[in-house]
Amino acid sequence: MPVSVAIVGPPGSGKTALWRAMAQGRGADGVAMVDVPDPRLDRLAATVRPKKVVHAQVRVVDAPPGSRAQRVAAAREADVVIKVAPFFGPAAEPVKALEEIEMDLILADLASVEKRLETLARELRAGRKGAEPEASALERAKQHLESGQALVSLDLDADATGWLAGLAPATLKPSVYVANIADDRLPNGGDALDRLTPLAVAARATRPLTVCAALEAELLEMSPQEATEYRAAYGLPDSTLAELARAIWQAGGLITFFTAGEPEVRAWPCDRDAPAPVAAGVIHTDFLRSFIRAEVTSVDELCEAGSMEALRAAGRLRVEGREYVVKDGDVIFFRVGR
Ligand SMILES: Nc1nc2c(ncn2[C@@H]2O[C@H](COP(=O)(O)OP(=O)(O)OP(=O)(O)O)[C@@H](O)[C@H]2O)c(=O)[nH]1
Ligand SMILES: [Mg+2]
Repeated sequence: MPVSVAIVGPPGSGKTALWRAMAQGRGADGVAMVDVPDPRLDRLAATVRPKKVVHAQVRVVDAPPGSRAQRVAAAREADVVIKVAPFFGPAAEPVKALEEIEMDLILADLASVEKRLETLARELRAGRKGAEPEASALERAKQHLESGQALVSLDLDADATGWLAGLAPATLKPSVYVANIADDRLPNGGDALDRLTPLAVAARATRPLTVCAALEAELLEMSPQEATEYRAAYGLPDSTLAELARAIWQAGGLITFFTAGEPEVRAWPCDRDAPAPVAAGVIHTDFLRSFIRAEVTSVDELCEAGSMEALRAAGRLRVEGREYVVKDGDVIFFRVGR
């Protein structure tokens, strides 16, 4: 399953422009599969020269304009939510506009928590003992939401997280904050980041980013040379979308590992702290069960040696078992049984 990202924000904040910039001409109806740029994958591909190179991907969904229900649903279905504040045009208070959208998500979650609490109250009256701890956890969540705070900023134990996750609340999702800036704010965005940072801190999110969504989307229509000239003229870095991808990875608690064979060199997303069999399960669900061992190296070592086979022949592949925690940047060959 690819990582799923929803773009939400105030009306007219440039969500669709950002979606177009991320989609790079692919996708339809506001849904696009987007390659995650990764220089390490490029280096592996240049060394191994495989038949096929496959990037890790994210599924990016543009929340449709106007409809509150669709916006809430998009955030609930996502793994990571991109929140866009409009620092361009006549929008006087971009931060306040985004806060209103966040409040709306909080209210939607509050409604689901209250509904679940009603059910639990009935179960308690009927004498279901197990309902008690769940009800008290949800009562805490309710108070937190009522005080105008997102669930992501509430400290929850594993049980409480599980009960809440059952309600798929939008405000439990990690966020990436984006200041969509007018081109006259380039290259740094002026005070946009300073103004957006308190929201990111409150949501325990990574540092906000500046993006010039409309310009990024326009540059896609140009030839690469023209686009490069424009970037230089505006002081627009060409790394913006890669940075956004990195922020999504970090927010989602993800790392990347690689497989590097002749037929295919590929980047895979994987949960941080995942043990080797779980990482193998990303490639094929059966591998979770049939995992025998992992043969591991790094991008640097593989590029120096030329191939996994060369490293294996030289006895330089590390052999790791079930307990091994996969690291960002590992290149892995999984031995699996039947
Ligand atoms: N100057 C400037 N204009 C932008 C930028 N991003 C978007 N716009 C303009 O703002 C308007 C709205 O952009 P959209 O991308 O449609 O915004 P949206 O958030 O998808 O809007 P809704 O879906 O209707 O809520 C368009 O006219 C864009 O060209 C930007 O970075 N700078
Ligand atoms: Mg739109």
